[in-house]
Amino acid sequence: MNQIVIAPQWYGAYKKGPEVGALRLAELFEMGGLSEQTLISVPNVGSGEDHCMPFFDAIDKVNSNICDAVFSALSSGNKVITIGGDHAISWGSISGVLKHNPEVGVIYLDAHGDCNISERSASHHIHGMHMAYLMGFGEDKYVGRYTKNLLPVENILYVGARSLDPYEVELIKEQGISRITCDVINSDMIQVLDTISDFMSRFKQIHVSLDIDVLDPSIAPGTGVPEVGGITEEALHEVLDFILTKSDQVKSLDLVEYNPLLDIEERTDRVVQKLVKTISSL
Ligand SMILES: [Mn+2]
Repeated sequence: MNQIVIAPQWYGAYKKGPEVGALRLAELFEMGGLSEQTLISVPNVGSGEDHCMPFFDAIDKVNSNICDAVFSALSSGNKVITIGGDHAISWGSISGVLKHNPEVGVIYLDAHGDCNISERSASHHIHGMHMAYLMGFGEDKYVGRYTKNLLPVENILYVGARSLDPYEVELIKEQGISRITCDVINSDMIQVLDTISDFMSRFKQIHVSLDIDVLDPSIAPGTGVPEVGGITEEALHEVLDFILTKSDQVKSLDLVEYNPLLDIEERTDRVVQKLVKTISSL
């Protein structure tokens, strides 16, 4: 059975709209027959005093609850889809997965690395940081926040990342984290699927984290931090079909950063309708 965890949070993006996207996605999953849904309560707060980690207390509470919900779904033998909201909700979802099985492989489809740290981030938006803390980099306060099981750098495959901050470039290079670029995705799908297949063969369990900004903004403009040079919708579906149908390894998935307030002519809404259909078959 598939369980849906809905996290209508926008604090990590520092821009309203992802919470509207979360409820729209929940509605689409429900229309597709996935009605086993848990709504995570998101507190209504101001940004508080900590300008280096704005809204941290609210995000922390949300992630702690997401971690519990994902851990409990997986422990009951179910698959779980966590819907954002902004991508900071993956701090909670991936923590829940790691708590259940520390030997999971994470395929991270995103225009960004989301592995900056508070001290080095120019924007201080938390949706760009959680991967660093999950891996074990940055301040002790944030590392191992929801589970002591950290995500080994070799258990990550970035797909479509094309906009990286200086700290992220250093980290990915120094740690040798695997990455498939958009150029390769848009030109050599066989190589892409080979790389994904090799990566997946190393794990019994896979988590997929899908930020819709991995798509080119001409296809999916309704997202908070669009980056030109993204992948096509066909390429994304080819990759997802391969990952989801190749085996039964994928037990959990995040779908994040749909912002209907920024959409143009409902283009992104049509894209997410198709994605929900594909993902529902998980
Ligand atoms: Mn992103």
